[in-house]
Amino acid sequence: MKTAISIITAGLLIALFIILLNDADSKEEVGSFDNIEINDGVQYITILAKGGYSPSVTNAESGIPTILIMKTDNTYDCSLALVIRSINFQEMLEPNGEKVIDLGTPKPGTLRGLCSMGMYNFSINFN
Ligand SMILES: [Cu+2]
Repeated sequence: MKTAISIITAGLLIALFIILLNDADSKEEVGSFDNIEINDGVQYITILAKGGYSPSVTNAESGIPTILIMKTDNTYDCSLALVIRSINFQEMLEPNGEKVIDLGTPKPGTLRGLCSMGMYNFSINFN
């Protein structure tokens, strides 16, 4: 009886493991989009500024109201000095927090952000 229970338990654990693995896989497939969230018709793009910008390339949708969220997490390097020329944005980010930047409704094209010294950059492709 004990053996049967162990076998069933082992089987369940293996099944659970496989489910978890598949779940992780499906998340990886949308990897390039996992910094994008669409909520109530608004597209939120999150970029982490810390020793550069990540992800460095984001593929997003054009023609939908878009908010860029620049996240910092104990950031004390020059990625705080953010410049986005196409929208005349030039500001020092707080070392910890989220700076919300309204991008309006982007047209197809690429938005580039860079640190004021041009050392670090990121781009968002609006498709
Ligand atoms: Cu820099």
